[in-house]
Amino acid sequence: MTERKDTIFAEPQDIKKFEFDQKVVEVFPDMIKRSVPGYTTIIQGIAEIAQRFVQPNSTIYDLGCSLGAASLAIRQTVDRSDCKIIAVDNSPAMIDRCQMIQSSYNFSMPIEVMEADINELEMSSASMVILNFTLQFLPRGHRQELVNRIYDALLPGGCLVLSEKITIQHKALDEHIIDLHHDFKKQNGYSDMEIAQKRAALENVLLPDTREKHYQRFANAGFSQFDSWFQHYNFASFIAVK
Ligand code: GEK
Repeated sequence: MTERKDTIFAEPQDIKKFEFDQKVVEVFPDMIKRSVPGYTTIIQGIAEIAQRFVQPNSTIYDLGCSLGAASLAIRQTVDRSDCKIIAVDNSPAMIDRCQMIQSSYNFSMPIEVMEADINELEMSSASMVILNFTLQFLPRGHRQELVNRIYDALLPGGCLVLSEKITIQHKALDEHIIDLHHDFKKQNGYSDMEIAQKRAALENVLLPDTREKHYQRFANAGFSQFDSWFQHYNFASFIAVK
């Protein structure tokens, strides 16, 4: 399938709160690759981590799966019919398209694509849980509880992979890194106006935390081993092992 170019914010407009609706679904693969430094590397890394961490007869959860890129990479890489992936998103438009994409591939690992709010999802027997740029969209007050429930659902030796846009604690350095990210978007063809309008639409929708805050949440939940395995500017991916 050819990827449609993201031009959602290309024209001046009244800025509304960003939503994962049909318009976004249509351009999502292009949007995420041109906006998130390291996205493709992270998806590939998640599949490699899965090769190491997926345990026999276990479940893998892809929470806030969007079109299921992480799930697809795992199914392509880990050849196990005794395990299953549960891919969850609360956007009906994302879930419809995700279902269509996933069912067009025939891999040995089965997948269940589910429309649900991850705050209310029951999880168990997990060897791997993925939050790839999803936690940042949850109200801050809900985040610890979700990480706690993930810890409880994980089998011993299982892991959580958490990718997030982060805030750098040192304010002046944070501003430099944010500028570098905007340069990255410009190099990928977004105009200053597109960048500014998208930023305004994401205000109070995408709420980044510091690395330190994420580490504190991992520790509060009970994880004793965690670190970052990837970072490009203010986009990082962490792994926490139970
Ligand atoms: C990828 N992981 O390509 N419950 C379920 N889904 C949610 C919730 C919620 N409470 N809140 C937000 N979402 C993907 C990319 S995108 C990241 C993830 C981005 C979903 C939301 O509908 C969207 O599909 C996804 O989280 C975030 O690997 O666009 O920056």
